[in-house]
Amino acid sequence: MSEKPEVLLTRAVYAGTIETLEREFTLHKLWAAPDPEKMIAELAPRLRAIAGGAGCNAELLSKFPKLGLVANFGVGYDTIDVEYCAKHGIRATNSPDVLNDEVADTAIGLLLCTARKLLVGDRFVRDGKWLKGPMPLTTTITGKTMGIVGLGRIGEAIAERAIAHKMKVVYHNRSKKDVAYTYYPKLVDMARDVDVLMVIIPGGAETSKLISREVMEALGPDGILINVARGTVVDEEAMVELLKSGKLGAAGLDVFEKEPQVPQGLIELTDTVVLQPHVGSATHYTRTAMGQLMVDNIKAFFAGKPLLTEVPETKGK
Ligand code: NAP
Ligand code: 8YV
Repeated sequence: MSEKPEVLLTRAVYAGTIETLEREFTLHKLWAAPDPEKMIAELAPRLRAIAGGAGCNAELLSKFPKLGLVANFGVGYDTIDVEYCAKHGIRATNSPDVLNDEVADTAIGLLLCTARKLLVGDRFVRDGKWLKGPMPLTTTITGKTMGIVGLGRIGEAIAERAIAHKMKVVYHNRSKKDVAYTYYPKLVDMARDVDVLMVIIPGGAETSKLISREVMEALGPDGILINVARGTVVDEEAMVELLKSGKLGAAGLDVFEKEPQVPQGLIELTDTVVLQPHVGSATHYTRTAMGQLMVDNIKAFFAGKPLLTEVPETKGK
């Protein structure tokens, strides 16, 4: 029997996926290694594939001269230096589409919790406040306008759900799409016109703090910001300040700049802010599908077959 190919896993992904990786490959668990540098030095001359995706910067990637593949667990690959990969003949894959519905459900859940204050209501009942009188009224989403920042695979799944909630959908991307929703070439103009700003763009340098103070001020005191993209895409400090002063209405957040650290200012805003620990895709079903796609990409790479979901930056490089 021939030896199984070696794979270096940089982080703890879904447990079922780790089991599959262990079945298919000789797996090296970097995050669990007592001496990660020793593991890297030992694998450096021969390693051809990295899985997981966390911490795949040029410094790490450059240690492996025979590296040919970085397979990400997740659709967003802002933790992989894909420019370095493209320059050095390393291909990168991600796990798109299989999580669209899950993340879209999370986004709508956050919106409902934020507008209708479902978590505030839960605490209201538990704290016995209902016994003393009714909870203050909340905000309708029916008939309101949702501005989607990033009408891509997940953005479209969110749009379908927003339409089912009888909302109007508009969007901002770098380029206009062939869809029925109104396109805004300027983000701040869209923020001014909408009730809900739904953020689902990739992270990374290009989108850093795209949701700026100016954008959030345009969204305004009745506006709701939902971020299921990456924490880096929002000016977090400005967001806290605007929420505290009432210049931004409310926020539903799944992602943060320095996860798992969440600013104390957000923790304290229990009435207007709903927080989730980056769980957009976090179900057994969807994590299994994401893991299988990552494994299938690695298998295809070692078999010399076409990759299933290579990222555009490394395709044909
Ligand atoms: P996608 O299909 O590539 O869609 C991304 C959209 O963003 C595209 O429509 C793109 O349109 C737009 N966009 C990209 N850069 C932009 C910019 N600088 N300004 C304005 N619009 C821009 O990606 P997806 O599969 O929907 O995933 C989107 C992101 O969601 C991921 O990258 C990840 O960071 C995040 N995510 C989060 C979770 C979670 O658990 N919270 C789960 C999955 C994904 P143009 O190219 O025309 O600009
Ligand atoms: C996961 C994600 O949280 O796919 C993405 O981009 O953000 C999520 O699905 C993550 O990649 C797995 O831990």
